[in-house]
Amino acid sequence: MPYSPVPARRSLLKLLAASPAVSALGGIATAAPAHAAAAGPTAPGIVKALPAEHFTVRGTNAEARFDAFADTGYLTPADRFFVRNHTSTPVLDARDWRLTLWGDGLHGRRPVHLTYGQLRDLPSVTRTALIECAGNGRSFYTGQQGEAVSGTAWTLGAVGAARWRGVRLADVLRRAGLARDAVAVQPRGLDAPYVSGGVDHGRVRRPLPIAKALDDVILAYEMNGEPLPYDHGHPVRLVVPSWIGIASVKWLGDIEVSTRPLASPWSTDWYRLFGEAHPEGGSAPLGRQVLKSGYQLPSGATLEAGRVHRLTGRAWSALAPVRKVEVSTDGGAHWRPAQLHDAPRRDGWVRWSAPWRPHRAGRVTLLSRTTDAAGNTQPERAVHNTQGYLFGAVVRHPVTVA
Ligand SMILES: Nc1nc2c(c(=O)[nH]1)N[C@H]1C(S)=C(S)[C@@H](COP(=O)(O)O)O[C@H]1N2
Ligand SMILES: [Mo]
Repeated sequence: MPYSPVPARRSLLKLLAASPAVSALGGIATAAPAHAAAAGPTAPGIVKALPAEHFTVRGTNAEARFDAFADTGYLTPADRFFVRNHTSTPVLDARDWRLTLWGDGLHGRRPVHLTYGQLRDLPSVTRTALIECAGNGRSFYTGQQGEAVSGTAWTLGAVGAARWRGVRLADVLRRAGLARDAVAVQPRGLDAPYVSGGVDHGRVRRPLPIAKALDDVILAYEMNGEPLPYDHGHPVRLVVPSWIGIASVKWLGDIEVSTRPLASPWSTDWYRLFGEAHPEGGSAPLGRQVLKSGYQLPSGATLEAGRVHRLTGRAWSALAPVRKVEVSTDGGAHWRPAQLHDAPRRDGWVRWSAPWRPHRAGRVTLLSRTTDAAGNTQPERAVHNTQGYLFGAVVRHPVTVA
């Protein structure tokens, strides 16, 4: 176990009072308050330390500082990885954990249980994948396009890359007796029910079509070679490569398997596109993420005139491997290719760099633009949607040359 926090009695009582079902499920010690000894800001319900040089706290969430990724390698260390919590991190003990699979999409139609030990005994796979919130970049709808959106005002730091180890969901489903006519699964978390605007929406859950479930989804118990940290889903989370972050349910408790399509507020009310440019009643539930890029430089950074700077950044696409990255150091008038430092691959990002020698003092806007192997390019504007999802447009990065 990465930490051994002392259960806070008050939050334990509060949690039990709020959700009587929790004690029956077992294994929930407490929704721990933020790390007591941590220096710097804390977020309610996040266990790990959130030093200001690495995180910006946004409500119950913590955004990683994208500019500070400059000193990370390809993988995002767990202590630098963004946290998106609908409620708060439950501190679960792997020894008490078990997964329940249930629903009419299983042969026996009787629930099947799997302990942590049994999961660990199944063949494992290891793969690198990004997890990125559907709302990553949301603040640019307002900041660049002047459009109103609801939700957490992320800049570009609601994304990270990690090496996940676990068991293929396909293996677990087949072992549980997947019926031929199953069409959907719905994983659900063990964190407290999500209450918003006085409405109890139940525990975080979202349907996944069977084709994706059987493709590349894993039940992960390791992140970058260590047991999953509490905030990232300890002891077991789903990792759904290339899909929006909400699909990767943390603190996995049960999976419904169904012969009929499933729904939850996370597929009907949220994580769809609503607004003028979209169908009445919203788009289909979102699946894949889009493409993005950004500079590993603070917004408004000051750069010295007359010398060569090595501008660095990252670029990624959930649609296909990155093919090229272009940069502009004059507000978009001229573009030139950046150098790529990683082999482009699906479900990953590439680090890039471009030298720049600014001549005159003044304010300049830096831009970067990803093009992927399927021919997708970051547009100048993203199509507005009321909840600000999937911002894929070129981000304008202001700097000052002095
Ligand atoms: N059980 C549960 N799973 C969850 C969430 C949550 O609040 N509860 N948040 C989701 C969202 S919106 C995102 S973007 C990712 C974030 O994963 P991370 O916190 O490990 O970065 O987890 C997803 N899985
Ligand atoms: Mo998210």
